[in-house]
Amino acid sequence: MNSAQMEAVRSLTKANRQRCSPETEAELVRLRMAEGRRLFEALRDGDIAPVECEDIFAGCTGLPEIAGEDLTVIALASGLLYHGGLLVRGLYDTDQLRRLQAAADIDQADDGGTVQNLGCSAHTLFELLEIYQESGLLDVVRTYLGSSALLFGERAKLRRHERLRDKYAAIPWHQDAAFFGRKSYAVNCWAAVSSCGEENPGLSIIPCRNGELRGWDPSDGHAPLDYGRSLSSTAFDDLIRECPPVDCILQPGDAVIFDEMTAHQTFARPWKRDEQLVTISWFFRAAGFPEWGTPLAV
Ligand SMILES: O=C(O)CCC(=O)C(=O)O
Repeated sequence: MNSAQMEAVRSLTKANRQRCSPETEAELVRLRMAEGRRLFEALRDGDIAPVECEDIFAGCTGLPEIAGEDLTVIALASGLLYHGGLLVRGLYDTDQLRRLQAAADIDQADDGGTVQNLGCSAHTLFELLEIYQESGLLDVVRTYLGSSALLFGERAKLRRHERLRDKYAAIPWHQDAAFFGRKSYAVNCWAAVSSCGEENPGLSIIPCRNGELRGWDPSDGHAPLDYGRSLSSTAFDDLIRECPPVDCILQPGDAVIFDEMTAHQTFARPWKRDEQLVTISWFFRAAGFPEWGTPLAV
């Protein structure tokens, strides 16, 4: 990624680290979208095959779990390609959690501050990408994807759920390939900024590799995220029998990484806390990027 646009991204990122400015952050979003579109158009017909690797978690029956400092491309690939996901404890450190909380507070004061075709504000995107870089996630994802990583703009989120407003907001079993429109060996990082799964809802995941879409007919187009509500209860039953779901209990900073074929749902728990903050980001290689949505170069 040596284009003039990425050179400009690097230099504006450096400037914004030293002195944060809304204009710089808006320009970074514009450049990332322009470069993302360019990469998508140039590379969309390429190969989507994933890296080949042995399963370093062979014998693990639930969701493999590692510490943040042990996140490598082999761990990521083994988790995704053989177990449907990977739980990473402590991906974000205390300072990163503080910055994400601060970004969420700014967004809330700014009524969301969401940019068009982006699931978050320009400042939140800046912080998210900085933190993904610092934590090592971005390098690992780039290596796993084997080429330029593109972020799916509309689902780049620092999501705040509130007990009173969102207590019924639960998504049933689904695979995001139905929503994105195809299988593509993507990477989603769903990470807790506040704790999830004990005193509020969290994420449940079926920890096995899924080769096929269940319950959704792709000829019906793109599924809505909550398409599972329209499926018979048997659509995921065989899978659950073979491979019991894991209800993830996450402390601040813990992340679950999975891909578009992984079956998952909201881990419905009664709300005892007032709010929940999570980050969600989907990365694709250009050749696997959905035919809709906004690619951002990262
Ligand atoms: O956050 C949740 O409750 C579920 C998230 C989810 O299903 C998704 O991001 O695809």
